[in-house]
Amino acid sequence: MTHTHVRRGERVLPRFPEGFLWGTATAAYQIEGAVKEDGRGASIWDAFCAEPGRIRNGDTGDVACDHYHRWPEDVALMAGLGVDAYRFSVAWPRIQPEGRGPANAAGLDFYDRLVDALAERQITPALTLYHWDLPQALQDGGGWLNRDTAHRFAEYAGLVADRLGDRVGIWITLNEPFVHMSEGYAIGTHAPGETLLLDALPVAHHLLLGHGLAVPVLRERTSGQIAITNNYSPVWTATGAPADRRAADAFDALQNRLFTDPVLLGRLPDLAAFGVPAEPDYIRDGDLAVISAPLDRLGVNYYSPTRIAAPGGSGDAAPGASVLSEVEGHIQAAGLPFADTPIEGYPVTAFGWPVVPGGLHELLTGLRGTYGEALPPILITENGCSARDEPGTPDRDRIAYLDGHIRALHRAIEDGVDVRGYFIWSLIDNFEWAEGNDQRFGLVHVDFATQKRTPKASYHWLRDQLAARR
Ligand code: IFM
Repeated sequence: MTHTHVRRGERVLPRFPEGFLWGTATAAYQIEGAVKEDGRGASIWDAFCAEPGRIRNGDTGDVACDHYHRWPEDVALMAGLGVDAYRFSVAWPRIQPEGRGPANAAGLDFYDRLVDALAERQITPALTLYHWDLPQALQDGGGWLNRDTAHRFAEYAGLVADRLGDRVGIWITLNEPFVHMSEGYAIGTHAPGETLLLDALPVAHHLLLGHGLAVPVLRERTSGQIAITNNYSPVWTATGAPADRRAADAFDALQNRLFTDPVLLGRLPDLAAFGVPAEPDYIRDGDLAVISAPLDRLGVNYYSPTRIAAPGGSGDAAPGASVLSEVEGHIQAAGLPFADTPIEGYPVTAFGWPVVPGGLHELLTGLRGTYGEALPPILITENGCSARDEPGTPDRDRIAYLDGHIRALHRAIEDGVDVRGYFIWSLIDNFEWAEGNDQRFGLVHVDFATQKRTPKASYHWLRDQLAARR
């Protein structure tokens, strides 16, 4: 087929390597709803949303996009889009309502049906085991502060792989453990709402240990590819001043390296700026060998860069507009060795995040430079933007965002970075955690009152671009 599918005035995207996967992404708590059906247990997000003042407008994931009942319509939307793959997550409390013990068959049945429906449409399932919805029963025992949760996670991974290992092509253990640790346990803007500041760091280790323990369990039960997904942000220094550079290095270690060096290099990054010793007592002999089990893919989520200064140091440390700005007060309270500063001169998303497509190229070439041969092939497991979308109003900003980032990704591949797929966040508007239903990331608009799905202009744009490749 030729490029005639792409509408007049739209630029055709460059050609990607044969076999490159185009996909969309979602997560269980953000879309499924049905929180009390078929034996699902309570998760930390059910409890968190029930606390007054936690979520904008008092929204919850109780119904979300009602995907638990409307999944056939959502699979049809994916098929209409022409994607090769779909990244979704399994809700742990559907499989083990109490976080331990035998599988709840009805919970597995839901994902079994979904996976079969995807296969019928030639859509490769990319399954994330943990996208933040810990069974509340495990939280009652300390959650990820408790080392035992890592063992529970590996047990849960085995139950899912026993049922779906023959049909799921891509297995992602954890989604964005940095966000889960920092927002969930350090500053409390996400579930479980703990405000432990730097005392949350054992959570990072236990999440990584859970990942590492799950890898051989998955290897035994599936021939699919195994990955972890981290969120990365290229770090820009506010000025070239040494204090700002040191601050940027500290931030880079925390956000970009804490969850990657142990996995790919088998060691911790230098966290001395945070007062963390080289061998913290919560890391036991042999843990890093478990955590660094070889992977088939690295999942990379990218939204925007971060501009860092020394706290109060460079005279340019006003709170920024990045993902960190909302937590600036907490950062100062924690006495962290960096300050987030504004990135100016770029458009911003509805969230206020700067739109910097070149940051994706910078990130990918930077990962290759840092990890070299230790870097597995990459999947971009999330990229996308929120916008104030109304049905019938073309979401030109999202099209521009995606077009720019896909071109930056293409340049990175041309420059030698091995990237095998790109998943857009998100297929449908959904429950955006503390922001409730307010931030719309979907290619498809969802009217949360009626559950009506309306494809946006970006959906049609992507469909036409994908059709033009064939
Ligand atoms: O919605 C989230 C997703 O759950 C994890 N990555 C970032 C997205 C947008 O904030």
